[in-house]
Amino acid sequence: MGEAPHASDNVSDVSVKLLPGQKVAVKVLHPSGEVALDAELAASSTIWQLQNHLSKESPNQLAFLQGEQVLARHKKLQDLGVEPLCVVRKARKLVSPWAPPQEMSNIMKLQKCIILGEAFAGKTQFLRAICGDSFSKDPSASCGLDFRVLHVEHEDRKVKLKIWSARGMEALPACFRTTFFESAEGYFAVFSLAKRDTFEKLRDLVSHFNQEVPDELAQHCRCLVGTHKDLAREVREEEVLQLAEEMQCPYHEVCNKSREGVDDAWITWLDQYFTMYEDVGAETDEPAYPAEESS
Ligand SMILES: Nc1nc2c(ncn2[C@@H]2O[C@H](COP(=O)(O)OP(=O)(O)OP(=O)(O)O)[C@@H](O)[C@H]2O)c(=O)[nH]1
Ligand SMILES: [Mg+2]
Repeated sequence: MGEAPHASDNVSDVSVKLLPGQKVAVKVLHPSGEVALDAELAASSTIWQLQNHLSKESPNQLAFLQGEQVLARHKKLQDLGVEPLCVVRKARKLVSPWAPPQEMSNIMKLQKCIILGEAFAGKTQFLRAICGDSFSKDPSASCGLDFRVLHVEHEDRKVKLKIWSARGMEALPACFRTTFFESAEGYFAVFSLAKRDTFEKLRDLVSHFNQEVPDELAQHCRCLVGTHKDLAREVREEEVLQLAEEMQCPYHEVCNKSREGVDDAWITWLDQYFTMYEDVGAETDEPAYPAEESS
């Protein structure tokens, strides 16, 4: 199937008809009457797969509604019932990189985002891809922690984010384990789609984060990321969607090598960050910490 056009900013109507042979006919119409999608899909396809058909770059930006209810992403098309269905594109914040003078950067309060994941999950390359650095095939393990500092701007709010890549806690010196997570604002939960054990251990890492960071905002400012999208999968989509549903958080599949999906995952996280931490980075926000060494 070719690249489907994007759903418009407005509400688009969706019709789903069951066909013989375990198929469904799906038609998505923009308010203008333009056809966004007209396809026959397997009846067992999920809402998430439909979101991907409509927008490969930003499937999480779409939500399917039946009445007032947002449909779960793992819901199968064959189970939708007869209620009318529509799709909306969620509004997203405009966030851009920002380069402050050094002296200003020095007095800005650091915000902390942690990239959680097992060894070889693709954390370091994801961090590099977020920062626009080139991909490295080098499989050398990070010794515990890597970090980068980025400045970003949304409307009149400017923040300085320190993004840490951290693997299993056993890799961290004991004295670091608690202080490391302290005052984190949120996290990415990263696993490799091509390495099953990185997915299986993710729940433990997330519960560890929740133990160490009792702040509810930080626990909910998160994004689930599956790397190595370009390689053969060892993790089924249904399993990931179930975890995303359990965690109640957005999910993105990325290829760090080509950067496919990386901006989308990063913007999704920033979108949550700027929504949850309403006042951080506003002009009136007093810097709370003095300068800190940054990369
Ligand atoms: N093909 C492909 N290779 C990737 C991708 N992401 C990372 N890699 C490779 O996978 C290996 C592990 O990636 P890293 O980013 O170093 O993994 P990590 O999670 O930082 O690993 P530790 O530092 O050991 O905890 C490296 O050889 C990367 O080059 C991807 O999306 N696609
Ligand atoms: Mg690493």
